[in-house]
Amino acid sequence: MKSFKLLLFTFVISIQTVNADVFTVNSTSDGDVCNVSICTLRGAINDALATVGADTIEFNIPADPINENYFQGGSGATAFQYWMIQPESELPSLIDITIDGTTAGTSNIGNPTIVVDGSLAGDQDPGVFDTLDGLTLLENSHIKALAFINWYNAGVRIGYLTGGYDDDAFNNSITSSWLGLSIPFGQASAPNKYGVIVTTNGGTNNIIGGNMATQGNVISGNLQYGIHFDYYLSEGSVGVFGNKIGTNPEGNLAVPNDNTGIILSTRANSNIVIGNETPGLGNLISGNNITGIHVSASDLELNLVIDGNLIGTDISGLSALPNREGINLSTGRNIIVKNNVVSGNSGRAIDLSHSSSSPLKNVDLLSNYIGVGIDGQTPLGNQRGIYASGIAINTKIGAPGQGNIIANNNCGPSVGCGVVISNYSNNVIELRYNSIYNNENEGIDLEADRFTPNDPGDFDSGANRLQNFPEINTAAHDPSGNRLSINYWIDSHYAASDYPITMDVYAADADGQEGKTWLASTTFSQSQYIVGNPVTRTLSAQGTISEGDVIVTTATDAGGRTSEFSPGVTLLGEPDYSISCTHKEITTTAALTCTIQCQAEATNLWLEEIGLRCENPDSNCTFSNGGEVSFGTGDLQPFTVDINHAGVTGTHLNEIVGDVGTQAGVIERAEVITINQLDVADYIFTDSFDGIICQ
Ligand SMILES: [Ca+2]
Ligand SMILES: [Ca+2]
Ligand SMILES: [Ca+2]
Ligand SMILES: [Ca+2]
Repeated sequence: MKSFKLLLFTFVISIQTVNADVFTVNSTSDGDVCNVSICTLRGAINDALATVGADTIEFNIPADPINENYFQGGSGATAFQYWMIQPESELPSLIDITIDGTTAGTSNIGNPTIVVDGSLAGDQDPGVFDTLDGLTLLENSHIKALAFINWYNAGVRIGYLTGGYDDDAFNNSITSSWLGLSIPFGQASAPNKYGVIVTTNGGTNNIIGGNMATQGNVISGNLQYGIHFDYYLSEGSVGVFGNKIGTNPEGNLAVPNDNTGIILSTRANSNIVIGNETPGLGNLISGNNITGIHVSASDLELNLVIDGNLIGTDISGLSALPNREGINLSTGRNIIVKNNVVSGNSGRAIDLSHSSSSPLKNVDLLSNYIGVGIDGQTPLGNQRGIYASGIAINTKIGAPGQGNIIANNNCGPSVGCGVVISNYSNNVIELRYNSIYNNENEGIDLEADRFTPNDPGDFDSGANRLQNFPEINTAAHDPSGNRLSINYWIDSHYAASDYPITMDVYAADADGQEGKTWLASTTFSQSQYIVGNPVTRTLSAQGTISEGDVIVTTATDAGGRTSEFSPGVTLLGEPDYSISCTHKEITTTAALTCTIQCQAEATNLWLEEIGLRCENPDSNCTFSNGGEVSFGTGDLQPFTVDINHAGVTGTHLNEIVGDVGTQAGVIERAEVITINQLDVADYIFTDSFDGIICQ
């Protein structure tokens, strides 16, 4: 991310230096002329290309509806004007040229006032692949505030026409322009095949958009893709910031690109950044007829970042403006999808959908809102949340402090609607730290078949090896210290899972099926895989939880394969102990030693180290096991108390001379021992031994 901020900075510097010569277009005609009396866009470009150094093309065309293709209408806030330039063949490609449409004058409704219309250029080479584009950016060239409509290929191309492997197009930008929208209102389509196509090989620092308020483009209504990163793109860098792709200029209605908002079919190290979490730099990618962003690359390191975009919502981020599908990642490696709102889509929010022999690799989905609005709360479900319909390995959904919200997705009764991992046995998809709730059916569904029970030993295979979930015997919550005590076991033989296995504990959602709030994690080691021997863990909870709430858990093996959620378990309450002293021994030696042997038992699960302390100053009290005793449910743990009165004379507080009756039989806790909780969540055993005689 830092690198792209640097690129933006570099870009700003570069345009401040490009003003060596200014050519002013004063005619909408297409002739190749630029002299003192008439200068066309084509003529200006050719003269600028013939001039050494960077040049700027401006506009000062008469508002003449008869001679200059000038249009105006409306009044007040809806007043508009524009000039239409209709090239009859492709315009020259740009090197060291800035074309600044803002110089033509403004229009109250906000449309670009210079419209470059391809309808007279037609199909340059009918029946053959051709590249007839509105304008082509090659080097150090910038387009500001132009509209491109009706072009056979793209409104704007970045890259050489041949798509040659050796041709770098670099330091180019497109800002404040409309590509594919009807003029002047932009509420309907005037399609190019593509809005922008990027074909450069190796070129760096190409930027589409900028801050949405001042530099973003509207790229909507095109016949195929809004932005097409084609196969030739590699070893470069492209930033896509602050654009509206698939919507009207206001961002509140769909003007669909008929297929996909942004598609990538690039080669290695294309280094594309789509959006940034900085306010204003994210894109609005909504309303497209098929997919918002589709990555269909080869099995190569893309280094793609999709960050901070609204995908499937309107500009408010709180209402749906659906694509059919939000993000479809097919093949490729090294992809980060973070901080996006992917909500309101009519199909899947995010599809991991490999379509070839090359699985998706190294994908991180972090801090996305999938099924809620930009406020993180407003329900705005997709049909499904995340669907791994193909093979994805080394995929990480959520990380510490970077969990996704995956909620409110509704897909019908047959599968879980939150996260679905389909039945490819080599899928490896880790799901941790996410907030998954209120999805129809299960929050995590391995195999797209609803709840999958555990199998003995977990030797089954399938999505995430059908990792068995933890079996929770009992679980309890102690409000002091917000601690959880969980007695569990994971029936995953070490020949069937990679050890150690991590158990994540979540507060469940309303239906008890899904983990809404991550609470804690613990590790289950191979040595703990002993049949019939569950493990008890005391954990510090990181979220709000209390007695009577339901928890669910997941198991994730060391290879990153996460289970479905375990069935919900209701939390018991705070620790409760029973300590009884079953034996006592009184000596009458000079040392005045009184030995009491007791047993401690926790009545609801807690496994505790209990600190023991003598509080009476006249008793030298020691404990046989060093001042601490550890015990759990059903665990009768003996310990011994020695009270040594050596050197002490007189009557001691805990001695009642002559009352021998209490020396026989069991000493109950209530009679002889008090247990108090310390601030440090520890416990005290005081020696207020009423009824015990030591003499
Ligand atoms: Ca559910
Ligand atoms: Ca399942
Ligand atoms: Ca299994
Ligand atoms: Ca298994």
